[in-house]
Amino acid sequence: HFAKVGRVPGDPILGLMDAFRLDPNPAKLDLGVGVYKDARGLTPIPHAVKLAEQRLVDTETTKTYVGGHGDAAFGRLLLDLVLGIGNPLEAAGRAGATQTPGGTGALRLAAEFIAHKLPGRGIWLSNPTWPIHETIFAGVGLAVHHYPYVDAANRLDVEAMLAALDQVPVGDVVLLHACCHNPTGFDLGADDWRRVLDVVKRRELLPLIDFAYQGFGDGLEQDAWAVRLFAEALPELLVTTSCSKNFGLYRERTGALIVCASDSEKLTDVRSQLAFLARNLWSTPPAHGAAVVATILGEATLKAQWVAELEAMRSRVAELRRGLVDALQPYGLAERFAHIGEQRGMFSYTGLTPEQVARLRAEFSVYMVGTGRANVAGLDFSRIDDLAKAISAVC
Ligand code: PLP
Ligand code: TYF
Repeated sequence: HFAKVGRVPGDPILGLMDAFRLDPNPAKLDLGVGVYKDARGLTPIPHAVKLAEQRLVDTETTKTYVGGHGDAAFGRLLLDLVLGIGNPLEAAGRAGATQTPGGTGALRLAAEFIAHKLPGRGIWLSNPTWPIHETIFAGVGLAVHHYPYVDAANRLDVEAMLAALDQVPVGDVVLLHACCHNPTGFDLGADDWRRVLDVVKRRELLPLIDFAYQGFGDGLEQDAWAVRLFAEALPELLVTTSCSKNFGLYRERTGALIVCASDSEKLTDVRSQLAFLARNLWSTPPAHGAAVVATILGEATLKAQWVAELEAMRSRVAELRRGLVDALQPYGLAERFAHIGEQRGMFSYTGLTPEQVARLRAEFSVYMVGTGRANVAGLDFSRIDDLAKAISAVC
């Protein structure tokens, strides 16, 4: 039966984790996989999460299945977090959240919904985007297309993006990164977002906004600005959210697909389809991570603690960005790498070539993705000068 089954390579980003682990150099530096790290190089569990987990251990009474849309309290609180407390969509019954195994599960569910229920629509991804976007949408049989995002000089190219979107067939789906674009770190400004919204309206496109890093860009509320702009301006919208990074819940697989529909009846139609599709994928979602999030967001003290912890993570990465640009100054490279200070979130498209990335790894045990993507969160203030020196050596 299996004679003709070949082998595919593993995920190159996750593969970097293994290569890093095996590297005996004590001065090694992991700027590969996109997880937050603290000053000790650890990916911490937030205190708010630990407290919520303790509370759950003490109070949880059952492990029976949750419903197809997951934990209802989680869904409501997540809608508040993403769309804003008191937003008119929730009040009108026009928005709902379906709990999924992580942001990846939300993307997969959205992909299934588009493939099965919106036949004939293509999907448009930024070039470049998170590699898993490519395989998820291709994997359900959708036609995957690309719109330009960065130019050859490694700058955000909004004009090229808008020109391409203006040619997209009416009704197609366009995937946008809400903030902290993966892999580039280049985010759209407010005017850019308004212009994208104009094209979306003109071409009657369906936006699917991937929101995996709320709180890592400019702040929890600020990062949701574009999602809320689109949710208020459009009758229909898909948003995939993840609690992996901002709650530090990576392996608990916690996320949601948020749907905004034109009215509550239509929302109920769409949600019935999502529950059906999810049933064939994972039946019902895992409970623990969502229960943790609901516990935190549902209680003012815990929420305040989490907000503070998230803000500490966010500002640490922002300071690391500025620190790296400053440290490149003595090498005459501050201007060339000024974009590192302007990008948002964990990732930076550094502009380093695959050859330079390979040299950084071979000569300095600095690990980053071959495209020149660095996870700035993997850096530490004590290592900034080492990294600047290594970069200058390969430039
Ligand atoms: N979308 C983007 C852009 C991501 O970078 C990630 C990953 O980490 C995800 C979605 C999925 O996140 P999760 O780990 O919650 O599945
Ligand atoms: O881009 C990253 O590094 C993160 C983490 O298959 C990740 O989004 C990478 C690859 C993968 C799952 C998560």
